[in-house]
Amino acid sequence: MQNPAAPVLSAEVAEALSAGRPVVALESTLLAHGLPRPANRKAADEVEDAVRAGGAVPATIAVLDGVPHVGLTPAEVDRVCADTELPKLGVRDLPVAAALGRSGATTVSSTALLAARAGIGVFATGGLGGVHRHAGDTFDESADLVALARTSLVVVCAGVKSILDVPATLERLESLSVTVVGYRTLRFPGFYVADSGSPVDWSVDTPAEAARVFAACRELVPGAVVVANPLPVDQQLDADLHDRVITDALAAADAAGARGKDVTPFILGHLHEASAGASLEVNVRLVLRNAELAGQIAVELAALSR
Ligand code: PSU
Ligand code: MN
Repeated sequence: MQNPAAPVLSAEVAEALSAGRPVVALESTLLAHGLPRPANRKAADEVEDAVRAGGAVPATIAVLDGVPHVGLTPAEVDRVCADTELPKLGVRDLPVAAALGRSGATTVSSTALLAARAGIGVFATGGLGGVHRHAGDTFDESADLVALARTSLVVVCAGVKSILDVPATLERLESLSVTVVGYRTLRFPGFYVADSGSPVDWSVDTPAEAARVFAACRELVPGAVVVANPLPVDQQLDADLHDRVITDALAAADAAGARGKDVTPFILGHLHEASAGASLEVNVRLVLRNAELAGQIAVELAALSR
């Protein structure tokens, strides 16, 4: 009997993987909790299209009725985007959802794990989870960081959200020996803005270089390669608006008593409202850019593997 917790691949993803063609994994928490309805449904299609524009097959990942799905049908994407009760599943939640037949959206941590299990080498998202501000008191550090230390794949992101403690997150990525490279930059991106204010040690200039770093990583290191892809400065969120809405959103989360895994969705929702949609537009734009670059990296990786 097939292991009931084993990921089920869509026909298109299964065919592409068995033929050695490029595939890019996409997460569903971004859709279910990171973007508001109904904009999330449109974004879901646009992100998949951006992966295809990069030359790869998209594989959006979610757990439905206990089954981890790698590659969703349009009806399954509808479900992920419409269900207001869909829980957010990190790595530790996967066994419970699988065993009890539950559904949920996968975060960076659980998407990366399921993608790697399925044999997918490249994953695109918006921003990684990381160390929250005041984590010294709350111990609130995303499970994304430890998961990336254990999971061998490329993650293309625009850094970590500026709601986090970015320097502390970079320190933890170093402690955990997660390889980090800037894409055509030595500045770590700040999600809504091009530069978080922190540097990175290395950069790559082409999708082929990123693929070669990952090929070397696979030989040497158990964890991921984070490719940090900044928005161009002329496409970033206005810096004053950025600082103002982030301060507001953090205060609102505090006042509302948001805790644990509700913190990130709460703050993102508040940001989109407080910036009158400007942060939403920028958020979608950076995810699309990451998806296209991930597609290009997957193409190069497939070429290296042939
Ligand atoms: N980046 C986004 N939007 C999101 C997230 C990241 O642009 O919604 C989600 C990702 O799924 C990430 C999660 O894994 O937030 C981190 O949540 P936490 O801080 O609770 O680990
Ligand atoms: Mn947390």
